[in-house]
Amino acid sequence: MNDPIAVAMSGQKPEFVVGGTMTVDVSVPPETGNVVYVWYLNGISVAAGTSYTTPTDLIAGVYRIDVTSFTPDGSRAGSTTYTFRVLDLDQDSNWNLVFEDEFNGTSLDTNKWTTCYWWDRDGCTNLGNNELEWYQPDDVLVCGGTVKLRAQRREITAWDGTTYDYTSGMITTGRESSDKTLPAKFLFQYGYAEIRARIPMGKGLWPAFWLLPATHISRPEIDVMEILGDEPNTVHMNFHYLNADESRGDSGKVWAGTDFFTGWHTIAVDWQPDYIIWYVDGIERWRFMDAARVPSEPLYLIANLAVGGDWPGSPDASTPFPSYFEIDYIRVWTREN
Ligand SMILES: [Ca+2]
Repeated sequence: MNDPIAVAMSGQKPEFVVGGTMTVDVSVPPETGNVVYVWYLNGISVAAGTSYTTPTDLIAGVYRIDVTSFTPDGSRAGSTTYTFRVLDLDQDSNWNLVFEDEFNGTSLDTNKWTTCYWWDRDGCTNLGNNELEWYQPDDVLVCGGTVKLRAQRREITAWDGTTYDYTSGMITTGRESSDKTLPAKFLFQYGYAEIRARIPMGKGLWPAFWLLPATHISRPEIDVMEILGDEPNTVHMNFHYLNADESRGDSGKVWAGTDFFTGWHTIAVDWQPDYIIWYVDGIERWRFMDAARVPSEPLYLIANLAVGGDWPGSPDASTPFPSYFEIDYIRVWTREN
């Protein structure tokens, strides 16, 4: 009769980034039914019930949730505890900021970025997706603390004579030439890559932030975010890889729940040797845990505003032009241990 009631937790995360939250549920054996749970955070009572969501304004630090259960007559019946960390990557000495662009100048920093895929210069597209834009350097605008990737309805003839109906902007840290002896402008292997951005709305617009390998091979590809302009509340998180036998594998998750058009949002991946975790506004939304398939080679950054293509379909009469994929910053941290 005096045996403590076993309290079990679920939903814990070992750590998350400032602004994120964690919801923990507790349960007790069914036969002990009518039990009250009291939650403590950092030793301070914060709530009672079977579920608790941490506040979004937790500052960086180490926290502990203690859960205590009481029987209906008020006696202490069981307890459990969980420790977790809230990370501020700027403040945490285990993380080093290895790349950042706050876009504070009046022109693109060409030490960090180029405005085309490596296979073309002065203009490019991604024919693999049958996209409709021809990327142009003059559609990459830096002012007011942000970079704007601008999509326009503008007819242009590419160097090979092909005519495109749209131009748009992209930035990448990949090599700036098809000359494979040239290095990429920035590569990293494992780390936390984050973009703060707001996206345009409209059919056929396809803003993306993604990672590609330093080799000229198209995989592995980590898609931190892809959003279709006619579904501005939905972010697509994808990972495309090659299996050991060279066959292709694709994994992904769709998350809907916030309006990426009207406000600023941060979207990030934490890419580590054993996993990739996707964060939206600091909250984990997906994780890929197949360690054998997690990339173990250097990747570079791409942010672009594609127009049309097999997936989004073509713009229609309601699609506004020009449209802008506006980026406040792109940052990459690597973890020391
Ligand atoms: Ca900025």
